Amino acid sequence: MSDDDSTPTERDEEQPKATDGGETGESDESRSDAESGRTGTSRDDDIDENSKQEQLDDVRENPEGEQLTSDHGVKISDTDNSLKAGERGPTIMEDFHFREKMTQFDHESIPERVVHARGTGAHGYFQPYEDPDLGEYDDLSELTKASFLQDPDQKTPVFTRFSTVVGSRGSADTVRDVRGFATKFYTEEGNWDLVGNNIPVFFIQDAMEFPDLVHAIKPEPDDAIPQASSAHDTFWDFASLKPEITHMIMWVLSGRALPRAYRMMQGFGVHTFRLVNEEGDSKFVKFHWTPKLDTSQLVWDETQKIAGKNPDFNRQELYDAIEAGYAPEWELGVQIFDEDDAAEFDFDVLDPTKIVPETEVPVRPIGKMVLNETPDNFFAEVEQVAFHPGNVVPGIDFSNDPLLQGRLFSYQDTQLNRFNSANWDEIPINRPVAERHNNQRAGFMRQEINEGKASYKPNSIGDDDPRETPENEGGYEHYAEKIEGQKIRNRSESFEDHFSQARLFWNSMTDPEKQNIVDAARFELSKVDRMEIRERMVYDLFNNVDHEFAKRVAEGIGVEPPEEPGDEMPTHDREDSRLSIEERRDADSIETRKIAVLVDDGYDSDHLETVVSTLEDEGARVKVVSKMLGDAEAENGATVEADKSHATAESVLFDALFVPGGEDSVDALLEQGDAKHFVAETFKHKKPIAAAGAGTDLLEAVDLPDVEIADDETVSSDGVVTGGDDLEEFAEAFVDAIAEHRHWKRSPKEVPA
Ligand code: HDD
Repeated sequence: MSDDDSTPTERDEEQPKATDGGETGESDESRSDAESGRTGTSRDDDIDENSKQEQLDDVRENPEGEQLTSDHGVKISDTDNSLKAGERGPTIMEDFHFREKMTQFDHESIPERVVHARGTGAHGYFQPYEDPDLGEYDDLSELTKASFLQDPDQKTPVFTRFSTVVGSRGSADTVRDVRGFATKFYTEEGNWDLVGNNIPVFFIQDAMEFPDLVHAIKPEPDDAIPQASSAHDTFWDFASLKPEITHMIMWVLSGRALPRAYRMMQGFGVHTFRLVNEEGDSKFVKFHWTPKLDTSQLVWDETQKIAGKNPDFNRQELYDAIEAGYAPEWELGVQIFDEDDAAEFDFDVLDPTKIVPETEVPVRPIGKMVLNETPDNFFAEVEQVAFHPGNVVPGIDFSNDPLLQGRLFSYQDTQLNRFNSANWDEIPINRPVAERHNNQRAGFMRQEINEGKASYKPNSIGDDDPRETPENEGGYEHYAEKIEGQKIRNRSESFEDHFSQARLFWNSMTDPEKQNIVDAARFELSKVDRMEIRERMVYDLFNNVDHEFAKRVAEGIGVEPPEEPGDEMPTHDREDSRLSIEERRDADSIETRKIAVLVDDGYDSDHLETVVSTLEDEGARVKVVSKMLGDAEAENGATVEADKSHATAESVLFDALFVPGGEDSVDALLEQGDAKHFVAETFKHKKPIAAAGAGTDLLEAVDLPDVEIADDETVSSDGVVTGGDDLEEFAEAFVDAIAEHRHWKRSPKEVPA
């Protein structure tokens, strides 16, 4: 309703982009760095949340009030007409402006990422907590020497990119897919890239299989169909022949693969990493990002419709939220365990298809990340940001997970392909804030001007600078793990159990979540032409997770349901409620949820004002939707301006719906198919609906199954709130219904929408 789209409940401190370096935007620090020929911040200088932005200020360009020039600074008099031999004659080669403009254009595109091509990103900071509860450890220094994790007053700048995996750069956001969650920490000891996903396990166990996985899931090679979808023969062919994929498949068929927003999903480092302290002692660690807003999902029918209505749904909503002052926040948590603990688990911690269940090792929050700054330029920042799991800082190290080990090669290699140069780290968004000096001085597009004659070591000409740093003074030292073994191309026997955790995941789902997984499997496999692939999925994989599950899938895809459980089906009935989106919900905030209000002339302004102000006080964002843009007039002569008309507002773009009373308004809505469809679809997607007074007539007209409707006292029936005599009470009940997000008990199959 408000012009700025929102009423932020809490604004983070302003993040000034311009520094006090005058019109050039140069800070004193960057000037002195420039003078000394250095880029970055020396380790003696403090890094704070603004350090990266200040560094970027050096390369920002602002055309405001400026004259058009060539790339080489020559002012241009005409950029519309090429230079010709006579008014109607051919274009002349000497037209340097035409040549430059066209060449730049012809070379604008760079290769898209081979996976994770579609994404968006934002700047922010990371800050360790004052007194994290680390269980048996007193503070983080006992676990790691990473300096950015030590001081709760220090904010380290970060840039995070979220992505889908399979689709190309222009594909839709809301497809069924894993989401990438990659964060670059610009620490004072160099960049640390935590390149994770929103699902804590992976499809395969060895990086060697990655090209096969990606070839199978990408569009098929002959016709390049389908885009951004796993629902086709080649993917399920591969999956059905790789039982280790089963656990990941369970997650991908669940709501985890349909996040409501990037701001509302967890992130995971996936692999086991190591933390190493000053003494050189190491513990294993799993990294977890937990969103401050609940983890929430969309529903499948909704995601497909959004993909058409607004393919930029997730990208736009992250951008809008930050611009409106709602800086999204995540907690960084760690699961800490040592070699002895690892030996006790019934799985191998080096196997990336396994989680360390939170029932075994709790997640201990150690700090928070806040994303509070949108990029200025998508290409320069989001497209050119380049992550590499091999970017670690002292105190963080790798494990021998064979998937991680392979990634340590692949990311450097892929950046060479994307940027055509080993100097991709010099691109501003990738450049560390920490100072850097070495003897790499050449290559395509070298930016730095390194002074001095000696670009080798050892040297006497330059006093042997730049010097190596001993480990105890901050030099990176790899953890001295003792390794013995034969050279062998094999898979460890400890990686062989593919079904126990897949079953744990299935057991941990609520009934509606189980139904969603069954429906998703039916959808995906119904798109598979080859019967033998469908059969293998049911008999070889699903029937080894849970017999009932396998039968339910089989029934929907023309496969004969298995009579017995699979030979390898584990019999355990372990559960972990943290794996279920619904079970882990805190359900008390409606902050940033988008609510549509359907009105026409003659609406009840008391209803509208009371409900809207309650919702906005709780941090929700409200949009008035009417048949056309312009003002709607209330019974009492008040007016409200429609933010959206039915031409652009669809129920799938909102989290909940409110229909105020007012006889004339509701009579008009009853004439509008769009309004009735809005109600039916909101119901079908299990979202909260509220209708006050005569507004309930619109609900009655849609004939919602198994819903109790009242037009006097407030009644809340599976997320459908009706009544309105006591408006305050009514509005509060609606807030509670929105906080639950989706009302899974509904059975909306008979609602046509
Ligand atoms: Fe990867 C990109 C996450 C396995 C090879 N990966 C990429 C991105 C994310 C992940 C978030 C996008 C980064 C960005 O926003 O620019 N990848 C993962 C996770 C994995 C994983 C969590 C398993 C735990 N990846 C993986 C393997 C390999 C790769 C096993 C190859 C051996 N990934 C790549 C890549 C990409 C990439 C081809 C494409 C673009 C890029 O690296 O920068 O190198």
